[in-house]
Amino acid sequence: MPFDGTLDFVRALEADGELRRVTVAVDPVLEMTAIADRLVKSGGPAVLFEDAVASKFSVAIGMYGSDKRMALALGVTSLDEAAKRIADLVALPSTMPPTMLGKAMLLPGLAKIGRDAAPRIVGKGRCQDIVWQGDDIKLTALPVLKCWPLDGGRFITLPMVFTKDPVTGNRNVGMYRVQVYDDKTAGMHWQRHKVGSRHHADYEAQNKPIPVAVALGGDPCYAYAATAPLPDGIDEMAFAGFLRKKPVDMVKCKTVDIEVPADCDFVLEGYVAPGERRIEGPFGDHTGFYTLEEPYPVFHLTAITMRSDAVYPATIVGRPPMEDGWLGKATERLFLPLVRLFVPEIIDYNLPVEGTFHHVAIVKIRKRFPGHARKVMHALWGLGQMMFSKIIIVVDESVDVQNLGEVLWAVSNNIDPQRDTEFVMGPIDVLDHAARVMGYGSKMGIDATRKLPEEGFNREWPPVIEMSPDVQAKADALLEQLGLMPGNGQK
Ligand SMILES: [Mn+2]
Repeated sequence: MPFDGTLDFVRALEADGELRRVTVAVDPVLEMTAIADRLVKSGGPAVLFEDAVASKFSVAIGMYGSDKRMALALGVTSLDEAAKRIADLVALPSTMPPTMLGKAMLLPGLAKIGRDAAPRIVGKGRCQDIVWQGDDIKLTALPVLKCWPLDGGRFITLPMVFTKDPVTGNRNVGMYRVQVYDDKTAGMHWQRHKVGSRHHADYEAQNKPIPVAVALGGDPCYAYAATAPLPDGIDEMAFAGFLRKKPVDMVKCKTVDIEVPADCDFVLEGYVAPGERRIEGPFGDHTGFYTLEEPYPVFHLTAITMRSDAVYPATIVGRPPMEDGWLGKATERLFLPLVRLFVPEIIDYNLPVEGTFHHVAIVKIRKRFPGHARKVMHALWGLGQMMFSKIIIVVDESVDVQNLGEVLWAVSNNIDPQRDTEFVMGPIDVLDHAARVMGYGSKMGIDATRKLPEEGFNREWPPVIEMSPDVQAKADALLEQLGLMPGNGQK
């Protein structure tokens, strides 16, 4: 069931026992995040801070911070349900030959999302109940968080940044943090590999300002869609419409030629001028380290609009596990069918939160030929944002990739490090502080599959130890009888 704004979602979370209201005064500078950090790491609830120091707006934080909350935000009972709908959408029709061409023709299967769930333009929206223009624009009136002690200021942490391609007019929505400089200016953290950054570069090449709208809140599935690694040209708002099974109603902004979801809580309208840069950061980032000061484009506000019942939505990133872990796991599950469209031998994968999602990918394949694991590594290094995978570990189908202990057992036993590692150069996430230069460096693949003779293994591969099934069944029956059987599905 789609939600009508953040307050509607807050009430649903509260009714489900997933959110606590806090009525005492709490400061958006460090205090809210100190509380949120403790809660998210201990399985605590989301929080609505009703009395934010120095702001009249309430702050909702942690709204995606559990399996249940994440599923509720996407309007499903489990992430597998949403993944199944995507798998069905991109399923290869049995009449089509399984050639690369056949699959490439299906890519517009993603575009089918657009046809079925295309956003609609409507004349009026709650996000424009209140309009601040000219001298009324006061970005500092919002309860924007300062998250960590060394942060360079206050940062909007759940922004949906709307821009358009200057040539095609195609919309992009991305989540790029926004640093508040003053009432009318902010830093726009457009990392160079992201589509928003490309739009900006294309406008800048023509020496033109790029219109921008930063939306906050609305149906909680919008913010998830803004984080999803959709290919350039696929509309995040159509994806959101597909997820919530209802097209997104959009309204035109008051001062820029951009449309935003009508039910958003806040919209910051404005532009980024060509050629202008200002120091952004430091910011305590999702890697668990600060990203340091760097020059980034500057966002000039021309209006702020909002709902009359607007709630400011926020999250905190930092040393994992954090709330973004649940957003990332949603993407891991929802995008597995799309990854398999290109690399069908992948049975499952795990992007562990401790690996901050793109540092480590553990991949399970059904190995069929020499070099198969390396083929899969290179396919992933060429596939969208999977290109950032700094370490790819490939294991056989018998290994449970979701069990990190089992993965370590397989890796440590099955590799000859010199023979079974692959090093390549390529693009690296700009947040990776260890790369030799920002955004470029080496990656490592570890082939932890069982080796074939052609791969330089000329002895006999030993069998894995397993009890014979008939003896095990007898032993289990005896354990049951003695009341010693480990409980509930555990082996
Ligand atoms: Mn995009």
